[in-house]
Amino acid sequence: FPFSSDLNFPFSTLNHSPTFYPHRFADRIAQNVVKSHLETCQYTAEELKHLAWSLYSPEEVRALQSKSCEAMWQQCSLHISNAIQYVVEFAKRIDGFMELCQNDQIILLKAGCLEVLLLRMIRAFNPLNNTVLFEGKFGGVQMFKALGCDDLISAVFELGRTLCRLQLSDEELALFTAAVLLSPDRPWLTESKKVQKLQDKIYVALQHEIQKKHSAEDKLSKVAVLRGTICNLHLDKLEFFRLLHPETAMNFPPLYKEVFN
Ligand code: MHQ
Repeated sequence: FPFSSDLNFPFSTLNHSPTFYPHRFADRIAQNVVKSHLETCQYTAEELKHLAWSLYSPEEVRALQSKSCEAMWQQCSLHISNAIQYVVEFAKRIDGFMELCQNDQIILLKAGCLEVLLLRMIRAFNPLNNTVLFEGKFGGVQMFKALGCDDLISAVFELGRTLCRLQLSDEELALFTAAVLLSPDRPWLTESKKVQKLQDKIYVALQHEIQKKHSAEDKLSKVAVLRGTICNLHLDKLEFFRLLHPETAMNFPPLYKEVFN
């Protein structure tokens, strides 16, 4: 009988355990998700704390502002593309994600990675002076003036401020972003039940984490602002930019195109 010898999946021990401890499972999932987050979040909390002191000088900001619209879009899409790669790596390390069919993995990543990126931004965002980390230093909205989409940038910064107010710990952020990625309501999923089960487990873990820290439960609902608003705004801008500069848009990094086309 093949299963009895499979040490990786000991059904027998489950059946004979006297009590069922859901929090043990929640802890195991939380551990996996938090570890995956910390391994793939690009900057450690320590690094970010040090970097928060290095601000762009007014001259440096002026230099960024005087770049051409195309060059700035190219630069930003490259950084976004790079950051998406880390989100893909995060997803791959979440228990159960790789067991989904490839079609669903791609749907979940395409639909969720910008939301995850914006959530992850809070780590690299300083609400005290309204600055974000860009190419090794912190700067404000003015940095991105050359992009010509002030409304998108102010929406992103506004979101940064709102999300920072939630004061999410790295543990909570890890579980939040995993839950966002594993959204069973994404269109065209073939096994949404399977995704639902994974997300449920993560929510149990998140609930447990939140209770542990005695913080407000409505943190969960606040993140809903992500859906729709910013992601659609970004797509609108991208579409508009494509119309104006088709040659530059053609040369965007492959991953960025792949996700937002
Ligand atoms: C990640 C690290 C990270 C990397 C890149 C849509 C467009 C053309 C411009 C950061 C948006 C401009 C982005 C680079 C601007 C809002 C973008 C450009 C967390 C997120 C973070 C910090 C990105 C945040 C958003 C930035 C600054 O781990």
